[in-house]
Amino acid sequence: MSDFAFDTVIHGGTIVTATDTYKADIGIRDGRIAAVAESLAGGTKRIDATGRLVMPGGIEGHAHIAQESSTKIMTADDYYTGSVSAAFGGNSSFIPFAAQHRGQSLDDVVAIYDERAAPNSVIDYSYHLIVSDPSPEVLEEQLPRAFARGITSFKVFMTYDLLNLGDGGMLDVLTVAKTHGALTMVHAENNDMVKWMNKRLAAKGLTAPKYHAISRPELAEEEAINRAVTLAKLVDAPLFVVHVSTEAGAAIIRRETQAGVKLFAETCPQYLALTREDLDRPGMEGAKFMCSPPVRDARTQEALWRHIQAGTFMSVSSDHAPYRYDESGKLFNGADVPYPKIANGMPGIAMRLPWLFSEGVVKGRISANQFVALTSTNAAKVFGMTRKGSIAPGFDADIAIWDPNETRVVSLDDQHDNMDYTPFEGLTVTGWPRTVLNRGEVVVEERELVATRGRGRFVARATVDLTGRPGYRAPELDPARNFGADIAP
Ligand code: DUC
Ligand code: ZN
Ligand code: ZN
Repeated sequence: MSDFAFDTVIHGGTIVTATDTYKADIGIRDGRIAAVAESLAGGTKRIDATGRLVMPGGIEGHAHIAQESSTKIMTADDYYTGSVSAAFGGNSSFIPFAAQHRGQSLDDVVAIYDERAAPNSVIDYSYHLIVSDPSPEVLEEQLPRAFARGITSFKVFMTYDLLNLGDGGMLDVLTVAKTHGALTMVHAENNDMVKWMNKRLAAKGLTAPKYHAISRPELAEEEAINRAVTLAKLVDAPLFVVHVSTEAGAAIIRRETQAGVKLFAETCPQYLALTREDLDRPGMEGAKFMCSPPVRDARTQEALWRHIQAGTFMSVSSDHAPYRYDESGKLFNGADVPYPKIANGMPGIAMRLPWLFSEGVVKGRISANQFVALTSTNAAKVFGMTRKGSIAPGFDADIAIWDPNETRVVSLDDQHDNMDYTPFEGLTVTGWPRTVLNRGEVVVEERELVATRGRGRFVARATVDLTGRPGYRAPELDPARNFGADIAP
């Protein structure tokens, strides 16, 4: 191959994919990986990766960017700051949520998020819809239109009065998703259990931020995961359980996945790094650590790590939900309000990969290959980004070049987001991404932003890859066992 065949050559580094670790050079042409070989000459641009790890860029599968909550609080990050922060954190693409509020058409939702994302994102993006109003038009026309556009996944809620669909609504959306090969994602917490806890705590005047963690019991997640999986089994539809925070919840995922159910799940760094003690701070400070489901305890952290090691989770996502510690965010409803009036969520899109690398790979809990699977490759497969998530000829040149030895104390400056705090502040983290490419273009170079606003492209995604998940056939939906009733979706 002639020297001028490549636009860029990354040389001298150690490539890590979800399966292999080896020394090789990467030749990039027209945004794609054109060659991987022991040694490659040429390249208009040559990037020296000696001593570095060269990994697929992270795919952030769970982030809230330029999103109004159902109570009308806007996230601090828009598609510019959110994507910049993601890129500094080693990501080359992300899939934030595009949220439907009740009464809104999904066509309008997609148009609104296109306006927010296209002129601003510095990395490639797609959306998961949030469906809060499954009207007949949504189910029969708007969801199928979104799927056809390559928005092949959406989230629903089992909690929050303004969002939760009820079991019947869940069955309806699962049925539509199954029919079109799309993926339903679920926030699983029992709404009535949480509301009952809220009442009990309020009656005793226990309304400081730390009681948020008490108000959402582990049992509320366990019950709702069990119910969500059961509903999905009835219609044999694929289901993705987001932000699993409990040992019991993870155990259900493991058991049902092993039984062949079309089930996927993620956990998040905050459930491994933080505990409810972090909410126990003077005044309102604990609000910075409020997310739903809440962070738990050290025992749960150990259990979740074991599940990561055993392969229970498809991915570790940030659930970046940035609300500043001021009147635009956490204190939107006042400086001294009860916890139910404080926005749920915390930032973390820049810390997901460095934190997981440091605590996972450097500390010997997971291999670098598992790290790549959990942060990029699996998300690419499940969310249908078929040209991303690996390093091989033909794939998009979405690559993060890491210094595995660099040690830094985490600070807000490292986040490059629009936040005024990071819950990871002060932690010592070893292993940082230094340079990130997306479709062959350098986005971050040696920890300097070089990309232009709006260069990221929308990625039309394929439908979920269900290889190895035979599913579940309820006897009552099987014509061979239900007197021939043809009622299965
Ligand atoms: N769910 C999320 O996924 N993020 C923030 C809050 C919530 O309820
Ligand atoms: Zn959620
Ligand atoms: Zn979220």
